[in-house]
Formats: sequence, structure tokens, C-alpha cells
Amino acid sequence: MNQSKKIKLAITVTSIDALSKAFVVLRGFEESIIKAAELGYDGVELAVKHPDDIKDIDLSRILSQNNMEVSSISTGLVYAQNGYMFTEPDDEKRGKAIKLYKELIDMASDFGQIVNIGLLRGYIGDKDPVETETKFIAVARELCSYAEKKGVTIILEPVNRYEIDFINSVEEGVKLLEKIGFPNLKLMPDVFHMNIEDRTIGGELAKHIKHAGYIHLADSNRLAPGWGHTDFDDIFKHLKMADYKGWLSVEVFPKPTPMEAATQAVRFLKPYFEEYNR
Ligand code: LER
Ligand code: MN
Repeated sequence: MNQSKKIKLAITVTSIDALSKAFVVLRGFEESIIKAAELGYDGVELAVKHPDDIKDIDLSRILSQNNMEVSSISTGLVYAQNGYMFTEPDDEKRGKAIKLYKELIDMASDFGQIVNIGLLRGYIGDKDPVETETKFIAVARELCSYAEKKGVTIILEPVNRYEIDFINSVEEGVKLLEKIGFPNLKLMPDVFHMNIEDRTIGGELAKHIKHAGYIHLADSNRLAPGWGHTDFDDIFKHLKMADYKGWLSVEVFPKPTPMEAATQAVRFLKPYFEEYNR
């Protein structure tokens, strides 16, 4: 696609049969790609629980016919559907999570070259925080090493305290990224979580921009941008100053309907993207 664009806009999509709690805007891979292309998105973020989710569709053909890209593979469903976690104390269960994630890295080597770690990292709960972090670091290094050979980047998403008790702010994410120490491990700031956890949104994004590999967009109430009180002028001003290049993906509640949310997001964001890419 258009390599000259500094930033590109994606939307989160999943299969028609994904759990109702799957956190995406559109459902049904083929229909979603067609709709997203018509609305003016550059790409789709594929939320999958397993690589088999796309086995019955000719993804390459659908993407090329619609002039669309996969922005990334997202893995929240691997956690939601199977309960898999990278900080799981049970070796066998943790091993299953790692094996499945490697298959998703293989999938990303064909589509998007980016895979996220959000809720799949798991939580500390009653476990020892230091041991839990050590476990996570070991898993992250194993996965980064595997992904590096396949040309894939892993993105770690800070998630707010009401959803997880581990890596909540961008600053905490950056500290852990530096400890893990792999060039193909980047940060995935989500401005919805940042609104809860970080001192500022635009300012923190700019400060840590060299680590940012991908950004999730939602308004303060997790509705489509423009329907809450997040200051998107400030976010785009700081991203531009810091010269962010890459994907920004709309991850919002599919409300009042998926199409209304997807339409509002692109309508509201397009002027920012046009100005940025000029
Ligand atoms: C969850 O709140 C979220 O933002 C997802 O992207 C995490 O997998
Ligand atoms: Mn997110």
C-alpha cells in the first residue's frame, strides 16, 4: 500500500463467531475488510484466538482486492477464550500459551509483521510480583528472539488498573521494555488507558516516542473519537512534533452500532491524518 504515508489508520476486527466480549469494532473478516476499505481505513487489526480463525478465508486476495493491509494481529482473545497467560505459574499451561503465540508470530510474518501482548501477559494477583515479572521477562525474550528471525515486531500494551494489575502506565511499559532489551519489542500505547494511568497523553507519547510501535485510539469513554472529551488536537500535535510514524488503530465499543462507531471514527480522524501526511 501507500508507503509514503507517515501514519495509517486501522480498525479492530474479528471473526463472526468470536466471544461477545471480544474487544473489536467490526465482525466477520471478509465483510469487515470490505466495509473498512469503503469507509477509508488503510488497514485492519485482526483479533484472533488461533491461526485457524483465518483458515477458511483467502485473506491475501481479500486484502489486495480492497487495497487494504493487516496492521497487526491482536491476541486479547487468546487470553479471553482459553485463559492462557504468560505469567501462568503452571509450566504446561504457560507452554501452551507460548506455543500458540509462536503460531501467531508465524501468521504475522505473512500478515502485518506485528503482534501485540495486552491482557495475554496475565496478572500478578496473589503471586509474588518479582517472580511474576521475571517469568514475564523470560517469556517475552523467548518470543522476541523467535519473532526477530521472522521479521516480526512484538508490541507491549500498557492496560489500565481496572483491567490488569501489571504494566499499567506507559512509563512502566518503557521500563520493562528496557529490561527485556530486544530491538523488535516496542510499546503499544492505548490513549484510553493513558487517560486513566498517565500524567498526560500527548506529552507522554512524545517523551517515549522512540519506543512506540503502534497506537490504539479511543475517546475518554471508549466510544469513537469525537464522542468523549479526549483532546485529539493535543495528541496529534505531540505525535507530529515527535515525528511518530506507523499505525494508529481504532479500538472502541461498537456503539451505538458497529458501523456508526466505525464511521464516526474515520470521519473524525481523517482530517488529522490528511494534515499529518501532507
Ligand atoms: C484491553 O483493554 C485493550 O486495550 C486491548 O487492546 C488489550 O488486549
Ligand atoms: Mn487497546
